Amino acid sequence: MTAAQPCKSLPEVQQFGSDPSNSDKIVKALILSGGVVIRSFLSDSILAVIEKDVRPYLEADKPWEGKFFPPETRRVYGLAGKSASFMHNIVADPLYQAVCAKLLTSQFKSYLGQRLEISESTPQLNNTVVFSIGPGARNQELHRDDMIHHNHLTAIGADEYKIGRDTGIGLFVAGTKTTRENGATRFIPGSHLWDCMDPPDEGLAVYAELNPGDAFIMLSSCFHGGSANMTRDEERLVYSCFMTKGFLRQDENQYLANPPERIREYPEDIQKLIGYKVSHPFLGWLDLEDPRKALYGKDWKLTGGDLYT
Ligand SMILES: O=C(O)CCC(=O)C(=O)O
Ligand SMILES: [Fe+2]
Repeated sequence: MTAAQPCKSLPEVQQFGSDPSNSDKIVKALILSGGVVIRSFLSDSILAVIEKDVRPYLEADKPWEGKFFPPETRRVYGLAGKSASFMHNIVADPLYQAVCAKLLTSQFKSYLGQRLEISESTPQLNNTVVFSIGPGARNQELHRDDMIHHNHLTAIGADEYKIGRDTGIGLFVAGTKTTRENGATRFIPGSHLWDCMDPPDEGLAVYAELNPGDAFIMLSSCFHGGSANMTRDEERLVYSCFMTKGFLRQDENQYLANPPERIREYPEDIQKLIGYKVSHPFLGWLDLEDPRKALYGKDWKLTGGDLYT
């Protein structure tokens, strides 16, 4: 990580290996700084498969006309329908999923008559995006991705952080070397602890400089953005996804973005991550059943039962 300028004491951005046993340490590090780097998250051979899957879509994409992205970016969305390797190796990565399970799982107690039901809602996919930033691109404005869920936050210290404060967790995997010069994602360490009415300060941003296959995990409440690509000929390629809480609306509409025939090809655990599951109690059912029913038609065996837990 390199800082934009020498600055106030920002919390350290810690680095870890990709072993799932690091999940507890990563959760602690995220609570302190909001972001961590994972070295050697994906191998070159897996990166090559994902790039082959998405390159035609990047080439077909057109410059963005609004303000949110510079026109030199190209993007691919709906990765569940486009790259099984992206889903298996990025979204479903055991370390990332363990971190999300710890920070985004919600439990809720509610009386049904005199019986206290305890319901658990597990995380689901929020979005999938590939970002290619070409030479000449300007800085994307610093922003917090949790704005989509109207996440009202007040300023706290890291020791006051309560699980549940964040509505999402992002994973950014470098497809090419990402540097300060070529547009690495920059973010403000510690900004997840700010009041949501505090504006960002570019002078506090640090750059997630990654080798191909390294990853950056970040809480959705951190100020961040894609950066200017000041090189003449380097593409900055990042594969990203976010997970969110199981009872919030997904950023990217997974049911419209991806053909059901492709979703049917995934194992049950990935179908559930994509959102084909009930968030307990009673959220997201189809005919009061598991929504995976929609993928299997006549072949679906009714699961029945109540949908509290
Ligand atoms: O391109 C990046 O590194 C980040 C993009 C981003 O934050 C966004 O589009 O919300
Ligand atoms: Fe963002």
